[in-house]
Amino acid sequence: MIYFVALAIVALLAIIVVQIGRLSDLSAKIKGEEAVELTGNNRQGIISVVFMILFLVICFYSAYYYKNEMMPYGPLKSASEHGFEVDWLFNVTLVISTIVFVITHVLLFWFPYKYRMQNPKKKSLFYVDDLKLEMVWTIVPLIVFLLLVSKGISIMNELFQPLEENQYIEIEATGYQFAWDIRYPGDDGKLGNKDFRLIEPATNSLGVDWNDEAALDDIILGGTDKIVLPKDSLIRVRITAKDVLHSFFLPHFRVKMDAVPGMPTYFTFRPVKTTKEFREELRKYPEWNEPSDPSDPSSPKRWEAFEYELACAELCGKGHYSMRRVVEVVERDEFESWLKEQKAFYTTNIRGTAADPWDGKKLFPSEIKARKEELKKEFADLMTSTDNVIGKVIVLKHVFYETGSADLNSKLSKYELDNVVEILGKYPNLHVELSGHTDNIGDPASNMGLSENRAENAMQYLLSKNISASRLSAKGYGESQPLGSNDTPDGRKKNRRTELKIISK
Ligand SMILES: [Cu+2]
Repeated sequence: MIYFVALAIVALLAIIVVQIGRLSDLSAKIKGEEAVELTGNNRQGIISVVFMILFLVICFYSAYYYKNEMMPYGPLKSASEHGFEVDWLFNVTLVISTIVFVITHVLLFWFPYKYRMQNPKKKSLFYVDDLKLEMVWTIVPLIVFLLLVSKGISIMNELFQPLEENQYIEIEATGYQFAWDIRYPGDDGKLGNKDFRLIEPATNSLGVDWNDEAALDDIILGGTDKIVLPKDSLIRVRITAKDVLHSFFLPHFRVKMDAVPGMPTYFTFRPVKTTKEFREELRKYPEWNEPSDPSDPSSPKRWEAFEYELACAELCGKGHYSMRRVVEVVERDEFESWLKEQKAFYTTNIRGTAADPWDGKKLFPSEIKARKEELKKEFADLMTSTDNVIGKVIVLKHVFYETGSADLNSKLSKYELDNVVEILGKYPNLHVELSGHTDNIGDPASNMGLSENRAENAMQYLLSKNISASRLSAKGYGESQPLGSNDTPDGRKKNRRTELKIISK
């Protein structure tokens, strides 16, 4: 149907054009062709002049009208150090192109009026070319462009200057459809290694290599968290993408860089205004004192609701718009305390799981400290409880053995066992049993032997710390007393354990 209507319209238009043609033929015959042509020329010359004036007025008026919405002119001044130079270059370019625009525009539309044909006997001047003129309008723009570009390159160089590692704070942005993962380096100031082969969508979407100790304190911000940056510090952003091209664009800081899969890019910049300071500047402008939600007069004012933003500047798919993130710039000390509050991804998501390469191989100072408090409390609770405590057990979570052997990993286990020594010192009449347990991998008899030997070795450590042999005993239970299911790795891990059992007090 639509095609039929479209076809009918085209046919009708064709008929109209033909009819108009016949009409002008007829009128030309009546008036004489030349006279018609001359009035046509006059009319078109005048239209050309009217357009020349109207278009110039509209251009200048709209530029003036929208000046405060455009980045370098109104309240939206640069919030980064190099951004002022970018804005300066922008202004110079604008002035030059405005001059060229006005001159060419006026000439383009004034000439058809001025040189319209008025006398059919006059012939227009024909000349082939003028070398001097060609040289002038080639070389002048060339010089102007070279000057602009060389200034641009010198600003670019600031963004890509080679720096010593301790001169900047590095963060990493990984774009994907449709969000950014932002990684901070944590206390050590270093981002850990990544390898795409390590990517696990559910547990390690960035492919961080947990074998790299620098990765263990890395902080990964979730998809909607604010990106917090310190004022007056040099920030280097390492940019990558996982699927298609994205672009990391911080408009208020005048930086933009493509995020390319397989090819890390970067830039450095220095924010010079906190979000609060920027809002205070916006506050001076009447249009920023209007409600942020036009339909709700009680909503916060526009300047109060203002946030710096990160946008994806590449049309990367239908959810492209949702890659917007809020960026907050704060004072350096505020940034430090914010960073301290963030939990390392490894600690909250990887530690102690099957993906943790350091499980049973390394203890972190914070863990050692926390475990000591925990064990002391477990024990204190047990000893002050009114129930009969004889036969009660406490799992010694931080006692580790070498894989498949009964040898104590004394480097790691000493913290927990030293805690036990301390506790036994506090309760001099306590008699405890060290109980060994295994999972059900392997045959029951050898598991029994293994658990006995492990318990024995743990007891030997306590003996070596001058705990009286009369207060200690050791026993193996093999796989007979599981705590969890032996069908899962986590369950089996729970079942392999050493316990402290109260025999008498
Ligand atoms: Cu994108």
